[in-house]
Amino acid sequence: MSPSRPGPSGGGPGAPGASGDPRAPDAGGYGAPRRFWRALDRRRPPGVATLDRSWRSPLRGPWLTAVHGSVLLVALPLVIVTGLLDYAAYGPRFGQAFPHDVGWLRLPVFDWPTRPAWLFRVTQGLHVTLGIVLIPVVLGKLWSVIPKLFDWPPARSLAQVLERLTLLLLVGGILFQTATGLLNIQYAYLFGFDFYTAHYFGGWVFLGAFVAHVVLKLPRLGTALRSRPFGAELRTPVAGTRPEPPDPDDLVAARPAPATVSRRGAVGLVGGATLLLAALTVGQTLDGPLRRTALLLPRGRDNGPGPNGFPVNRTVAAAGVRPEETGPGWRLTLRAGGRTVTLDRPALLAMAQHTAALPIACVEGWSTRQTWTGVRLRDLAALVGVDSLAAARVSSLEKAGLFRTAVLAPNQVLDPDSLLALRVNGVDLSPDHGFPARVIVPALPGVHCTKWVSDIDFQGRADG
Ligand SMILES: Nc1nc2c(c(=O)[nH]1)N[C@H]1C(S)=C(S)[C@@H](COP(=O)(O)O)O[C@H]1N2
Ligand SMILES: [Mo]
Repeated sequence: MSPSRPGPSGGGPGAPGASGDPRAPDAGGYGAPRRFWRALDRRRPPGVATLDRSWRSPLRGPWLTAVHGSVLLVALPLVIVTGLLDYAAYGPRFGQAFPHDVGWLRLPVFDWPTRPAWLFRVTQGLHVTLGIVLIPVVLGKLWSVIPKLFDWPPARSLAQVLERLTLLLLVGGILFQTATGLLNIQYAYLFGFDFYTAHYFGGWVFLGAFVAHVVLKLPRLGTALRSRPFGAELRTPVAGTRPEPPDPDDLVAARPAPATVSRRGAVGLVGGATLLLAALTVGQTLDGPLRRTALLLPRGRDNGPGPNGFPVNRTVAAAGVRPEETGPGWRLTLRAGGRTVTLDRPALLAMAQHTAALPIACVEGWSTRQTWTGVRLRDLAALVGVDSLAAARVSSLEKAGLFRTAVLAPNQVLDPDSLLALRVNGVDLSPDHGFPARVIVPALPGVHCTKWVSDIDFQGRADG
């Protein structure tokens, strides 16, 4: 027993003595090859002991880690599943989900439904909102285990090396996914790689590490939560706050200092930060006055008055669409099986008009529901005479840009609320919202609601 490693003090009655302190050098528990692990253990880098003694918060321990862990255990699967669903919503089978080539990480392909109309609004909103509001919980959990990063020896067996590698992927993964996600919704492409590719594969790395971590730690989580009744802990003030008894994972400090904050205070701080982030974020997915509370978000909270006063992702100027292209000379071209039909805006307005209240939900997290009026896409398909529809490619006047064209699946063309919208909230579309005509389809990701439409190519099953 090293004299520099006194046993835990203040552990309360029943705290085991120092004899079983696994942190003591040469405490054993080595796997094969034993001599290697023991030699590693004995070669402590300078400073390790000092560092270990300087983590002294009496709050660290299995209970605090488990409280954070149980929140993440419930919430992170939602973030993961909604993230993967959003990939599916982009229509991978038309080659328009990013990244295109995901090798054997391909998910079973299914046609993204058009019902319920708010489906993408919810999956996307949950993914982004939870990803943001969980940040304090993630940081709180990292804080609770941070001394473990400086443990010596870093492992005592090969199995532990593997376990610690999954931790590296787990922590690295969540920090990477959060950072790239946040930068993406702020439009800050500071990194030198493609966001979609990085976030997609980063997601799988994190998913793998998360599953491994849950399998390894779930029993610990249960024990730790049962060790201290939550309600009693929340009634304990600073004065009554004692360190937890030493634990097999060494989360409890070797020499805890007196408490300056209670566990109630720590949990309250994290919970408060989470609620604050939620309050500053959810507004972007709500309509009405609450949208103004989305203070953290770049997409205008105030998009001006009037029927066209809702968020714009890419303006007509940014898209490089010139006024003369959208004036009286504008034509819509429909194609199917070698036939072509050309219509101007008055001709479209003379067709049967349909009105539907549908959300537009952007992958960057904001969404809004508006009332759109225009011609049903299925009426346009019938006009040009398409049979056994396989897909429809919609193209924009926009000449460059990733989102100048989109492919719609048959269910997305045929839904009775799927529109080539000409008007919104009772007035003509504004130039920024896609005048003369834009696509709006229930549950379709905003990115595929093409603005400034010029062409629609309907492909039949025989056309290939
Ligand atoms: N031609 C074209 N259409 C487009 C885009 C674009 O860049 N070019 N952006 C899309 C994206 S990402 C979104 S979220 C919606 C937003 O529609 P809004 O600006 O009318 O709110 O338009 C979509 N339509
Ligand atoms: Mo978007």
